[in-house]
Amino acid sequence: MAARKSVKKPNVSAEELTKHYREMLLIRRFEEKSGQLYGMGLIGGFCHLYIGQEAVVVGLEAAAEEGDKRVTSYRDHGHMLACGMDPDGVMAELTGREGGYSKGKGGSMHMFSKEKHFYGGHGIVGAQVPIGAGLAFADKYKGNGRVTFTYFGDGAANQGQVYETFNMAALWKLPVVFVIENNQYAMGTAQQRSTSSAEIWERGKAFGIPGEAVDGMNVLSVKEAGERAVAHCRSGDGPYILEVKTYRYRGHSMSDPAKYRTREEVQKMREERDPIEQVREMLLTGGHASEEDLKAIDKEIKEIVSKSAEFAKESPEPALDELWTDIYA
Ligand SMILES: Cc1ncc(C[n+]2csc(CCOP(=O)(O)OP(=O)(O)O)c2C)c(N)n1
Ligand SMILES: [Mg+2]
Repeated sequence: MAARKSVKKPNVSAEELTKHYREMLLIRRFEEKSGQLYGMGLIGGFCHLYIGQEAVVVGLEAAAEEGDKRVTSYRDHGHMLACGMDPDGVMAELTGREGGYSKGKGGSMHMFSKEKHFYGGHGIVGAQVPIGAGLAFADKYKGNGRVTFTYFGDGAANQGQVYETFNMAALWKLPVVFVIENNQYAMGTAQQRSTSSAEIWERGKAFGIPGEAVDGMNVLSVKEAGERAVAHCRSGDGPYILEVKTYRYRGHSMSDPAKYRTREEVQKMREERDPIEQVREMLLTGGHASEEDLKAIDKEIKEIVSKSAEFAKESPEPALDELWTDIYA
């Protein structure tokens, strides 16, 4: 067996590391399966995969408490799984079936769960940012101590509504964590071609909003930063910005061949920075788990994902009269 490169021993329990490993692996395998079902024609329309970015939501969910809220863009499957939504319901929505979270009428970008405080799933770039501030406004008004995680991309960070929201959130000291998931690309446009500042989080300074950049490929760094952000928001000091530096391995969506970057660039990231491999190494080198233990987890996750795919294939198409339900006009 090849010598394992030494990884700094982290100050976390085996239980916590294993939980992170399991949750990130669930997202990775779920997304791989979604890609397969898309290729088979069982999923149609837009489908944006989260592969490579798993440590962002898993780290931040580890910093969240029951009742905290989350809202994000169209790249949303990972967020749903990380906050505890049912993989069967998410996959069945992807295949447009009755058993899906939106009864098969919403698809990949339009799912919600009141129970898990997940407020979508938004296809309009940046639209979720003011919505996130609105959710935080409601919590501040009620005085319930809750925090809203508002996720958006590096591309969305160039939208005007983001800065209108920053202004109001700072002015009213809203308990909102703005999470910029900087995966380095907005569709086919690299960050340096579209964005004037290398450190996007620093834009918050203009509004008096503190923040920081975070290594988004390391789930423990994300969790630690998330805890700082949440503590700030819960103490009544207003919003906080986390610019989480991450990377998406797949194209922008299933229809993107990703010709704007080299295979080597993606390969290098996968080999040197992969978030799941990093935790795997920590578990093994720290003596927290054996190869057999990890194989058992892998098997368990594969079974959950296979079951969700079966459910998503077997669940019926929505009935025709469903066209007239859940409409607001
Ligand atoms: C208002 C608006 N403009 C343009 C688009 C088309 N569009 C969809 S995703 C996207 C790029 C967004 O990139 P980023 O915010 O970095 O998020 P990522 O896809 O990398 O997660 C664009 C321009 C859109 N959906 N909405
Ligand atoms: Mg991006």
